[in-house]
Amino acid sequence: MATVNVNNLNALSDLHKKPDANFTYGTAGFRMKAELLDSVIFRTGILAALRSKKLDGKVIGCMITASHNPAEDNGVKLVDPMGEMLEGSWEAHATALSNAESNEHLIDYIHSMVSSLKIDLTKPANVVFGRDTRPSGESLVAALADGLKVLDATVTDYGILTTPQLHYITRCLNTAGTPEAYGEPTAEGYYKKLAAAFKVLVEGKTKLSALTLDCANGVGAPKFKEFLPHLDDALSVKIVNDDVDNPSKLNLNSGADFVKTQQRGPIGLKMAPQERYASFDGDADRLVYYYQDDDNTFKLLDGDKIAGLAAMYIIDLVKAAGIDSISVGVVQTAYANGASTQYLRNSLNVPVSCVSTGVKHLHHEALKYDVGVYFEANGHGTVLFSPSALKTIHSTEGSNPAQAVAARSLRALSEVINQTVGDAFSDLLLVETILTQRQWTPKVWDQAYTDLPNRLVKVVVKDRSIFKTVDAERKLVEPAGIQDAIDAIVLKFRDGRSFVRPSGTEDVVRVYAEAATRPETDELAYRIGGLVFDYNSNGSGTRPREFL
Ligand code: G16
Repeated sequence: MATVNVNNLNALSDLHKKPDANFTYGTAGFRMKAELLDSVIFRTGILAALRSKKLDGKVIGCMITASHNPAEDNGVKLVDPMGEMLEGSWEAHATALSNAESNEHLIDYIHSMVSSLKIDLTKPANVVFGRDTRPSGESLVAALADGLKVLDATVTDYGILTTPQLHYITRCLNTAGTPEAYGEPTAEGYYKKLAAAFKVLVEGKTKLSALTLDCANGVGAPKFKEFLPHLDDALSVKIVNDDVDNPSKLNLNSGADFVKTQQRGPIGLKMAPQERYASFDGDADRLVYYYQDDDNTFKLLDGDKIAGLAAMYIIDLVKAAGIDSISVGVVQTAYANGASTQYLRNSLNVPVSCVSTGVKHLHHEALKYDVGVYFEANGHGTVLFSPSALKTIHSTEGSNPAQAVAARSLRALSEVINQTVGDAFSDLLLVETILTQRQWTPKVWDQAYTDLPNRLVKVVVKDRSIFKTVDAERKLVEPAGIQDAIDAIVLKFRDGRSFVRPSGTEDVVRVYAEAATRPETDELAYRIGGLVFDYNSNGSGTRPREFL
């Protein structure tokens, strides 16, 4: 059996010593203060090479990003061959490798993986990587490259990309020359594919007014600017928050996470009534829309609203194409607004499943449908077409012109949607397609249902790992007794619903609440937030004042 070159590993690993910290591969990979990440990223390089060898040299992607987190954070996510997130069972290996205390432990763990997973070290390893605009990305890429040298991986550095672009490229590389070929494995190829499909979808329709797009001062800004010329004026977009030269501005007072959690527009953005606005997050895998109503109220069109719009449109298209044997289903998480779930179930009559937070969970569940629409309320999601649905869509000619047009739109829709992972560019084109096709304003879109007022609160605690959940993260089983206390509070609120879960990307516990009115929702959120704080403040810190 081939073994790892220990001298090589020791020499490289000595350049990337583990700090005194504990690491976990969380909701979306490793994510924390960038200064702690050097050894983690080095070892993630080793893991990526092992994964590629295990899969007979298939290309694995590594994306260095901390997405919606502040500028001082960074992280890494691994991408499996079809562009999906790393297989769940390998997350534990990632965590174990990152926590090995010495080079000897690291080598032992690698050898234990090689033997238990039957990895043939003589197989090639192929890995591609990219990063967002964070300044720490450059040195972390160097650590990754060192990790990849340990097992002599063949690597390609794609430089600065959005996260979904790297997912797309990974799938293209692994499917090239096969019947499932996904496209040209470059950013340019990605732009061409999306733009060509979008132009088919809006052909002959009256163009909408310009969309104002907040890029969170992240990688979405330069990349969307690169993309726009490919659209040949089929879409007007005014880009704001595009300052990638000032890293501290990344995700600051702007971007999809800010807009969703604060329920307001980015600071400094002057909104006009009934115009369309959208925000990306820092690595352009999330998208939310919003507008200002005539009475100046801010209205959010979040991931739930996008899922509802997409499901409605796809159901109509499959009916119009005469292929309504294709089943459509929607996947959400506990953060989905109760009104959105009711709309999907009762008005659209689609099955809805609820899974744990993290697109990896939603993606797997969505694969169970012919067409699986999955979105987190925070704007992260996409639509998956099963191979059999694609076959039907591609073989349908339609027995009249209307059916033929609908079938053509479905084909283009499956091309405009990035089926590897949630993608803000692709989702934006999906929304713009539907609004253009229907000639809808954001207000008309919003009328599908009225959100229950909701509030998301972050609570800083001493140790978030003591909070353990079950039931798609809707119930806490630890600390003992806390769920009963939550339930007792919720019972006092009309239409009250609340749950608590530890974040997998930030060092906080998240509290979600919804109720019949805004004041009741806020009171519920803050009371539960106060409860969580009291359970784990350990006497340190100040109990936030707004927690009643
Ligand atoms: C990541 C995940 C999302 C998740 C979000 C927040 O998003 O990809 O699926 O909803 O983190 O997760 P948590 O509540 O566990 O912190 P992103 O855009 O930051 O990569």
